[in-house]
Amino acid sequence: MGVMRIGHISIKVMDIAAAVNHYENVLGMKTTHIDARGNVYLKCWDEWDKFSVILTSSDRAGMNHVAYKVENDADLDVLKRRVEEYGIKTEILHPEALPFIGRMLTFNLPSGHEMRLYAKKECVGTAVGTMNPDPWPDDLRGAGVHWLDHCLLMCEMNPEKGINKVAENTKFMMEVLDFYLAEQVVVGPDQNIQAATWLFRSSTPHDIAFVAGPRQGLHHFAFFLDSWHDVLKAADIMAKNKVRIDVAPTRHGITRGETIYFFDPSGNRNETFAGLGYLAQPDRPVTTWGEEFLGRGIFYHTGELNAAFTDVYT
Ligand code: M3P
Ligand code: FE
Repeated sequence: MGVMRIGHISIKVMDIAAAVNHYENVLGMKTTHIDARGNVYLKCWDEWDKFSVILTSSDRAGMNHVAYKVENDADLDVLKRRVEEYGIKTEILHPEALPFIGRMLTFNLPSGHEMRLYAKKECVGTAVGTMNPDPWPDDLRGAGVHWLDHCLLMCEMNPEKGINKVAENTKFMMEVLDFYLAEQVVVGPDQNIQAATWLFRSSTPHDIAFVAGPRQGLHHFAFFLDSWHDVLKAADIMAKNKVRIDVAPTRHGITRGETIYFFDPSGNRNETFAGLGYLAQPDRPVTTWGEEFLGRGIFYHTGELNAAFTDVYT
């Protein structure tokens, strides 16, 4: 019952052909559909549903919406009522709103980001199938990412004005969508202001994260890789393709993930993320990072944050 995992992210790109080249040849996704408006739908080899990324043409980068898959169609009615009782307006989008997908419940998070929930999407199977499968397919391209893993949304925080959308989103996700808190960064003299949170519904350390910033936006969306070696190889592929790398391979203290950050040709930040870190469970005690350990939490080795990483987002 309820949300299972991240299902897809719809993003804006300025040059569709350049974006398709990036998501296909650098990340290793495959185009599964192009709609009448020219929007491109792609999936990763280890995903079974029809798409996990939608590219739409725009004059700027950024996110249109992020969608999470719920287990049963009836969950949409239950969650619609709960979201509305919480005081947030919702709408049910009919199946024609996006191809290959059933009805979607749409609403804005307290931060203003559009979130959608859906129960049905056409299942096309993974690239290795379900009968005596090989561990990976023969025609892997680029980094060969397994699946869309999580997204990190930047949320407005302005303590002078009493605005903290990280805390508001976190409360909403936990109380209404039954997400669990894995980790948090707390700041302020009493170390009680949530400046960043990592939440899950699956058994991985996060399916969504929120970080405080001056305005709302998309910080990054991440794709899963098996191992540290795959992360290193992904960086080689990025170098070969002259992809703009933001942060070269390193480890997060928070979630223990092994990571690279880089940009698609429009400037949307991507991450390749390896290591399941730990088994996230509802009863796992929440990990808390104090303000002075923020750098270590984000980049465990250097312990240093750089402004380009925290201040640049779409
Ligand atoms: C991650 C992660 C920021 C922290 C990022 C952490 C943007 O991306 O996957 O744990 O401060
Ligand atoms: Fe991440």
